[in-house]
Amino acid sequence: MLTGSTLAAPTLTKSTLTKSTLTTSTLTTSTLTRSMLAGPTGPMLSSVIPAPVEVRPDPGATFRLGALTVIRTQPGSDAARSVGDLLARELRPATGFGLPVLPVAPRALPTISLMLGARDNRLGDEGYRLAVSPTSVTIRANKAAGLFAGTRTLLQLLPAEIDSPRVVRRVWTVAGGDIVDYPRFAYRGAMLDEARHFHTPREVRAYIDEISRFKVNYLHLHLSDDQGWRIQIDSWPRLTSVSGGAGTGVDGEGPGFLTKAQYKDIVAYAAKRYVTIVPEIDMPGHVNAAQVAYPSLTCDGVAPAPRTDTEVGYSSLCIGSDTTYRFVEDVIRELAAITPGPYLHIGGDEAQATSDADYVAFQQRVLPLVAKYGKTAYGWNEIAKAPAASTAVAQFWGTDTTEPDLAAAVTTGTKVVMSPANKAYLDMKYNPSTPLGQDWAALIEVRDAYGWDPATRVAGVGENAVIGVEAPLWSETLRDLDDIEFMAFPRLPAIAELGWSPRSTHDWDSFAARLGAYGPRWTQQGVNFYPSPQIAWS
Ligand code: TNX
Repeated sequence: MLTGSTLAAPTLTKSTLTKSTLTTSTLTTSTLTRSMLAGPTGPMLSSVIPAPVEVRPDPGATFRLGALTVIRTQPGSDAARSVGDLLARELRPATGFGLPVLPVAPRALPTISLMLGARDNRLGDEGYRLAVSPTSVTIRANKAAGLFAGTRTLLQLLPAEIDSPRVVRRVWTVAGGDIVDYPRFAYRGAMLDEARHFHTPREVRAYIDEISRFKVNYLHLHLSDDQGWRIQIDSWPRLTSVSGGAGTGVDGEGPGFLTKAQYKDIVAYAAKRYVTIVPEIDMPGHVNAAQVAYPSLTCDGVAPAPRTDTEVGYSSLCIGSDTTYRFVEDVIRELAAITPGPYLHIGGDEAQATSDADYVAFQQRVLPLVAKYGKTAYGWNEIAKAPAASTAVAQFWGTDTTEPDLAAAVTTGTKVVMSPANKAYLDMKYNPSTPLGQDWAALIEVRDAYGWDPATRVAGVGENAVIGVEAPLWSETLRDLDDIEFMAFPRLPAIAELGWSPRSTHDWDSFAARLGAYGPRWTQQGVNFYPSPQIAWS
């Protein structure tokens, strides 16, 4: 079994290891193999996904988590305390240890410390430093979000059995050394389609747990589409009583919608894991379910038939009608009131049943409405056609490397989240025989999902315009959490790494090795991941 110093590079001795010489990219040579990511007692410091900014192993400084270990959190900080409580709850089942969470710790006891006041402005709001010595693991950050990110790293540095729901008798070690880490992009998202098949609050919470392990910090919920409407709106109650009812899922599945109370619970649950919920109401297309509930939202006042097939591009709000804007404003107002996050997504994709002129006229009215209720407007990249999108975020979902409307909008201030459908769409099949998913954009194996750069993907949309990445998961073919997990894992960590890790760490061999070593964690967690043949799974 290899030790940390041999992993780093045969020529590097501990005394020559400095912050600048031993970055993750130093460690990620093509000679890195799966077995080199695990030491005799647990994972190496360099095994983390997403790859940290700097990793400095110290093979002599292994920490041992034991029955006497305590978790100390920054005195006076409720947020730090809550991160400590969450970590303790995650570590207790497998270890069986008490792991008390305290504001001060007796000096003699092995301690995991979560401390604010890192005094390192490179770290920003989400970065952290993690220092492992024989007697302590210390995570320091400027903000509690950084402490949380540090705990996600710490979980990956413990043996995979740490994710077992039952007590495991073994030695719990953390490899010695230091990590300095912070994100490349502020927005690292995942999206779940609640409209085509409804996913219950329990399933959404499970997905939040799973994605936040990879430092994903936004979950976009696609809450309405042609088939169904999945969020309670008090001023338009038939949206959910009719279009959230039985038979409104694809192929007649259902019923399902989130009450406001359930939505708020999800928002709060996500916030504890530093995940911000982004709600989406798709318009002016993808509105058949709204029109089934309220025929006054059509131009002729005639209710369309409910649709549970997977066609797109056939429905449109009536652009010239006052009722449309009363509806849109009510929905935006009610949704903004229960959404603490900065973004409100108004869809805007595939509006083939709306003329170009009508589309722009609609967005010129609706984009400012989002601002009126205190939120930043966010939409699929078609919104870039409207001048009012200069203060909005546009989500690129194309398959080309050019998108002239988007590139033009960027010059007026539009910011971009990158979700190229042929790279980042988690509902695309892995290969022709994948039992779930679609293939209209591409077949996407893990290596394809990993093999692109968010800041050079689309001409004229560079690093300054891109605020991050998102991995959407459309659920035409996905019914339950097993289906979601099978499509998301292992591709979601690939997208998460593109969003978090510095460009300089990007290395397929390294990622593949770290992913292979991660497999046993999903097995322990009961996550139904796709065992890609591109990866040598441990
Ligand atoms: C396109 S991508 C859509 C969705 C579908 C998805 C299926 C986008 C903005 N719109 O309506 O669910 O393809 O992959």
